[in-house]
Amino acid sequence: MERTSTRAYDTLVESLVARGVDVDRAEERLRSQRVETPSWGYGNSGTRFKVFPQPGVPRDPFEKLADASQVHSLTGICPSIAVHIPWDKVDDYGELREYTDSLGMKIGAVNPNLFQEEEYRLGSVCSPDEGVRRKATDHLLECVEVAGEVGSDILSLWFADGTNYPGQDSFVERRHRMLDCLSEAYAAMPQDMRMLLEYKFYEPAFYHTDLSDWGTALTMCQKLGERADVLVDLGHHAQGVNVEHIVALLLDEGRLGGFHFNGRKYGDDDLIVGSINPFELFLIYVELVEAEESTRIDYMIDQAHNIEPKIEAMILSVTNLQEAYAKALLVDRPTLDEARRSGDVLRAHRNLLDAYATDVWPLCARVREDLGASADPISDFRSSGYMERVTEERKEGTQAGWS
Ligand code: LRH
Ligand code: MN
Repeated sequence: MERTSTRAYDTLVESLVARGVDVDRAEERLRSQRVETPSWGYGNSGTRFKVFPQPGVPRDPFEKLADASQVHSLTGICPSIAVHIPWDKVDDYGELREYTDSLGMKIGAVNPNLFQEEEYRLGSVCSPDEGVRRKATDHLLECVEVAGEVGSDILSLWFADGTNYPGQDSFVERRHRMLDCLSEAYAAMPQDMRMLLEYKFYEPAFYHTDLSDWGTALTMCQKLGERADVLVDLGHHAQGVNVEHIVALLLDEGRLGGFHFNGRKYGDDDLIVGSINPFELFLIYVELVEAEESTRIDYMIDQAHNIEPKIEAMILSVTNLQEAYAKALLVDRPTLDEARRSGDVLRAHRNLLDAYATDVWPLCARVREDLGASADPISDFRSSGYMERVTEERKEGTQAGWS
């Protein structure tokens, strides 16, 4: 039976209704799902070993936006793109905003880059050198300006800052330096702007990282103010860490600001979200389904498509996120709560397994169609001829990448 067929959809809805699922409510929430794609996910990327250029890769932020609008038109839920400065620096941000508007898109999170300049060898906002901290803070202030010009209300911060050897620097002094710099940037943000702090347990620093885990990020946000929240990048945890528990905790603290979704098997692999551990992604959404109705959370993808076709990878990432959310919306909460209250361990566990085992593709396909997008986005993208066209158009010039 064709998975996108009406019959597949009707059969699924029949079984869901029999399970007491409010299908209309689930579809309504799926139609309002929003995922932001990263400009750098459309450009060349790689590892320290090799960056493999690909035909048709964008050469500038305008072409990255064009590719992002393809993903939005085919999935229906990605109207915004995150930018990284200076990778997406342009002479006229007003022109970039107009072009974005013309595509029916919006520029989302603005990401400063404080990890690619010589001066940042010993850190940026945590550097022992006051001049270097000044330079770093000025870049943050520049990005607050850029956000204003492109119509963004999110400043999304990740710091490579850390040390490589025991004794190299004072953990506490570095933390105080970071707070000083971030306080200046926080004060410069207009009232409607939010700051997201992204932690990472290691790399490129190999002894300690200043924002290494949810605790270091949360306590820094609490010192800065209520418009500073924690960003969870799925690839930024040590092996074995229970990420859905961290998500639940940050939600309970009311300080979960957003996600960088991706997949990983070992380190910060930045693979397609849901490609390695789809069950973990489902469990994260199980924690979100209840809380997100009362909290603003920015769902963003942060991936590096080193060997796979980039636009297709982004489309698959978005459909994986739609499926994880759809499965989480099918959890029979009253029965789960009852099983938990009565200590029925396996009844509670099997309750989640039942939702996870449901093939929700027909539901997601219908929701995409209802949004004017595609039931089967990857097949439609492949048959659209878009890649062939842009590969031809973008033959000249320099492809965009991380440098
Ligand atoms: C750091 C990170 C951060 C980005 C970069 C592209 O590993 O996750 O979010 O700035 O990747
Ligand atoms: Mn990230």
